[in-house]
Amino acid sequence: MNWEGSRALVIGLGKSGLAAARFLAAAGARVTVADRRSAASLADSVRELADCELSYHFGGHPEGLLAAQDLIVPSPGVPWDLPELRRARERGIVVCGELELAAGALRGRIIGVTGTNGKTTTATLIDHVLRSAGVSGRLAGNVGTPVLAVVEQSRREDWHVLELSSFQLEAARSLRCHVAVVLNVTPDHLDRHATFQRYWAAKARILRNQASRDWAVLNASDPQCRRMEPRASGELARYRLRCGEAVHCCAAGGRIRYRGEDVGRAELPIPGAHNLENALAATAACRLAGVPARRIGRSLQSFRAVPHRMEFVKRVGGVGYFNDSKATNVAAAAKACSAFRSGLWAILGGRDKGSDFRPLGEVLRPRARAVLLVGEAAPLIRRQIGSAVPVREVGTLEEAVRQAGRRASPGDTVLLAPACASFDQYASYIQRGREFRRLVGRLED
Ligand code: UMA
Repeated sequence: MNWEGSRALVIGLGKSGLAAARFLAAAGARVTVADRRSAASLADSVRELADCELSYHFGGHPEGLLAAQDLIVPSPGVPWDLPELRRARERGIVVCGELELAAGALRGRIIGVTGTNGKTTTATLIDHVLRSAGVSGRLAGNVGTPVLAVVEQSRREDWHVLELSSFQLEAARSLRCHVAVVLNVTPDHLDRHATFQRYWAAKARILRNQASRDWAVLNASDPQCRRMEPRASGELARYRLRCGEAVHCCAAGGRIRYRGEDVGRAELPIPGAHNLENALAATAACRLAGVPARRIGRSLQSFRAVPHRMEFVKRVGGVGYFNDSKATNVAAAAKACSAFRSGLWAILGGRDKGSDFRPLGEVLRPRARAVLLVGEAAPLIRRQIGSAVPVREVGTLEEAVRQAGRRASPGDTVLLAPACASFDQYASYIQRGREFRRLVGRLED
């Protein structure tokens, strides 16, 4: 689409807004960037855009400003159904997300990865395998590099790997994924999408626009992925841990198999059955991008965990410490805990997102020595799982690590898998994970 001379408003001056403003300015649009935050708090971002000719509006995005545009690009964190955006659409103004802008401009083929949990690990794993095999392209999207930031250097022969969140997909219209991977869908972000069905439908949009020769890689053991199968207009590749009829990628006899081919060992450097599932999804996607099976198998073995996602931190006095700060919901935390059979000290808590923590009690009952609770949600979690497993409210991460360090025995595992957002005590899950690493680093044998 040609935006030259048009009036464009980018809402939100985070990572995505920065890239959208730069992209539209380069396309010749007259760009305004609006953010609800103050000019002072966004000074660094404004400095980053010093080489672009832009106007700014801080402290909000008022209706009058929206009404004066031809195009509005809200950042992923801006609710898509904001009343001001609805009214702008009614006035005939084009409202589109960053993916929509990128869809028309990105050269090369796309492997899109979505799901409630495991997106970043799987997308990073696919990227690792492709690049190890010499396939060109970039990793972008929800993982942290906005898709619009990789458009300029993209080439026709590239295979890009895009981690796609429900916030991004909700706003996607014409994006076509040559390979679309859906890992799982369990309740999350209900504060934004209102109902599970709407959250699911946002995820299912990854399958839109697929041509008959494109591929949907779907988790056959996840009922919500199975429910997407009728929406796949291209070919279907199902994966599941257990091999069986109509399953294309699976693990049997300690080996990963893809359509009858031997890929390699199913025992991976990243622990947990859920990570083996992620590796199966990655295997299917990379095989479909043309990487030979054995080569995939070798690259899976050289992959190391993404920071804050089942990241092995250190062994102290025979006790292993794992950082899964990214486990910000119950399903992710349950998967992380399931990776360990016994001797587990789980650190849970933070800011509740309206979750039901009881399923975690069931997962922890056979494997946890105790659960150390931190943050705002501690009393709630104690009420919900306290009858299933010994729990102790310790307040802070520092105290949790101290107590675990004192009480755990050789062979035990201490796992940070909070099942909650971090915002009660930290700016992000990344800061929380870094703090955990720092605290563990201080422990001595
Ligand atoms: N803002 C407004 N008005 C609003 C809401 C926000 O002005 O109504 C402003 C905020 O003041 C802030 C800016 O918008 O200055 C932030 O925009 P943003 O929340 O979209 O954040 P970005 O920095 O642009 O990061 C986004 C993604 N963020 C979200 O989806 C919330 C990042 O995913 C992504 O890595 C990045 O684009 C690059 O593509 C993060 C995330 O939390 C990791 N994703 C969610 C998740 O993984 O669960 C979906």
